[in-house]
Amino acid sequence: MKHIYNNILLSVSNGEKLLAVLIDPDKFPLDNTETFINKVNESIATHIFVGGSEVEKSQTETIVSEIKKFTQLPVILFPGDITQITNEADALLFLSLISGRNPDYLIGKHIQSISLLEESNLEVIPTGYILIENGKETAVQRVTETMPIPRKNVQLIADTAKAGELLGMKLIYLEAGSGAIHSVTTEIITQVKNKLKIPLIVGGGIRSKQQLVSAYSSGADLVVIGTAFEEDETFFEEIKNPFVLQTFPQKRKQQY
Ligand code: 1GP
Repeated sequence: MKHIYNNILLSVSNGEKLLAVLIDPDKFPLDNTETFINKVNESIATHIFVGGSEVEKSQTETIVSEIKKFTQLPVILFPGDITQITNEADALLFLSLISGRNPDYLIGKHIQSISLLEESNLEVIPTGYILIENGKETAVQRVTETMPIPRKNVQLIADTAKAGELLGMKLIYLEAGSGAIHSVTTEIITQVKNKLKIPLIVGGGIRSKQQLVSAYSSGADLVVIGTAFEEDETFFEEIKNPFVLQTFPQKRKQQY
């Protein structure tokens, strides 16, 4: 049964907030997997995302199978490229970079991935991916050769998100980029959330409890954090219950 997306919908309808820990195979030391994943298991995280803009072939598969040894949390691919597709994961965000105008990242790579996806058991979740300017050039911008939407152009960001929804996408991901100087503003999150009926993911540059709470309060259903955990694993402690529990009803950990 593929029910990761349905469980996200259920959480949203119950007002429960979700947190994904992002693991970039390019930066993650494989021999630290057990220790790191144990911390993820004990934290408020509900999902593990795996992916990056520049990852060597087969590195993703190795890391995902190692992660799966130590957790029951759903492992979702957040791929920068077709080479990051592996059947070891539970699901795949089928990302279309709708903020950009590079046909490869809007539809081209998707077509190339079909034979791989047809052979896999992955739950494929169509996701509108929107890159927002954050104060510096990001890896996504460099690799996809697209421009982010200026953070001041809230209307364009909200309209892009709505267009993604009307095209049939099941999630919208507002991305400031890994290690962003400025995370996605609360104004952007609020305006986008007001337009959408589908769940909203927000990530990039979130490094404090306060930023996490602000993103949730503004309407993010699922927040993605990578760099803050990579750089300092004590961040798991900082965001431990009961802080989120006091603020929001928290999704209990699900067995998939
Ligand atoms: C990047 O949104 C994710 O694609 C997470 O960003 O690494 O800055 O947390 P950070």
